[in-house]
Amino acid sequence: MNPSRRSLLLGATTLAAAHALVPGAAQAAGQKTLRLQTRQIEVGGKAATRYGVAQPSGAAGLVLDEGDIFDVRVENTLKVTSGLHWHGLNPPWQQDGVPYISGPPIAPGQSATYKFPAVPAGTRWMHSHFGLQEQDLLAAPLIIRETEAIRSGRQEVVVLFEDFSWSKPATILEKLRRPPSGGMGPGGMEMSGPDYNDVDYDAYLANDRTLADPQVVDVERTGEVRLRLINGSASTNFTIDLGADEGTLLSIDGNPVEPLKASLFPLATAQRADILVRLLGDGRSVPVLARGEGRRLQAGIVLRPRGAAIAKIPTEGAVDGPAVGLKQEVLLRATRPLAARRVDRSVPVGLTGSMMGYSWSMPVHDMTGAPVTVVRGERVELVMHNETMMAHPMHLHGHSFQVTEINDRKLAGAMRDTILVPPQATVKVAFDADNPGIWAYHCHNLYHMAAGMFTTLVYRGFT
Ligand SMILES: [Cu+2]
Repeated sequence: MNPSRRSLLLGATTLAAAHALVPGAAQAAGQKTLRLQTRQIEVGGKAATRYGVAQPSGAAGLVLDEGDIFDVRVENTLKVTSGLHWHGLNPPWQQDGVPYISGPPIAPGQSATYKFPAVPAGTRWMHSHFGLQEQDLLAAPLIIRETEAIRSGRQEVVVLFEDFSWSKPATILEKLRRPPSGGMGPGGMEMSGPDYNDVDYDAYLANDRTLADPQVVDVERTGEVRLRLINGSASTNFTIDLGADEGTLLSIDGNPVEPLKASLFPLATAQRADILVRLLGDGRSVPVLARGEGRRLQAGIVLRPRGAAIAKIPTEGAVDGPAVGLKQEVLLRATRPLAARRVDRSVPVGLTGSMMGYSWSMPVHDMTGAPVTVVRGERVELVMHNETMMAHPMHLHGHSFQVTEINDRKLAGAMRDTILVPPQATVKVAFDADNPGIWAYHCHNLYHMAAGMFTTLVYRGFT
């Protein structure tokens, strides 16, 4: 038995080790390769060069089966330092892919290896956690197909939604940081109403394509399709809109919920939704749209039953996309909730910001810059109170948490890894401290994170 296999079985950690890239180097059997690379996409008739993650076959991201080992070598073929975080998986902390917290980033021309049980199963995704690379589309789907989904034989359609700008990410952030004129500005607490969006994007993408040339997926006339939808945007909350059709929500953030029927599904930045769509046999095609919050801009794909006509869908809707809030969240019930037990540690986390210079923070126990500290074995509750006029999609690494309270309303809500905390709202989540290490905990709006809404969760004496 080789040492890495043994340590895996013992539940110990294996390090994400860096190696120089050697073309054609021998690789361990079963190990998959993911390449950080550049690619060209077309937006509005113009070519754009952006980053991407693909296997040597060209397939974006990775699909595994429940029970598989996540055994991956990441090759950085870019000219810049980078890395990948496995969003929604709960690996040993050194393999979480957050530069300088989990371990070193991957230098150009270097590779790193990862090996751990691919848990939990479900719709996950991968993205760079380095600088602002996520805005340059360095993201891809990461699907661990549930045994039940495999057995069902249902067709699956994975859609990664992203926001696109012709501006460089650094320029976008610089613009946000400029002092606002006239006392009004993005994210300002002085503003009178909620502020949906800081960034005016040029396009939204669904699997790299705009609605000028959307992906069309052939489906059976009367079949069922499982949509695995990923909000991989840098800073856009979407509403998934099935139009005249209804879908059944099966999982949220990859974790199963009691089935919920709807036509509209809020999907904040970094969240995922698995939605079952039943084709009615009426020969209509079914568009699956993501509408930007407070924006007319939209993206989507089309499900086309055999022989169905495809209607042209504009890249801008007739009205702004709806506000993304927690109206549907309070209806969600985890089918595999946390075991009932009392909370051992409750930690207040403020979500705060100042419009001056675009600075955000998340003080823990009122201390800006302090980590959340926990002890292995505890049931921990995070009490997030949003003092700002913007919503914050809050992501905890390495753990799946349950939503337990929204604005004083207790619930046995969904298991998630990313929860939206709307302006002025208080949201409680709970998790079991069962994955010792140092973990990132932050707002998944890329610009909020870059401007300070980031802290860590640290286990005391975990080594
Ligand atoms: Cu935020």
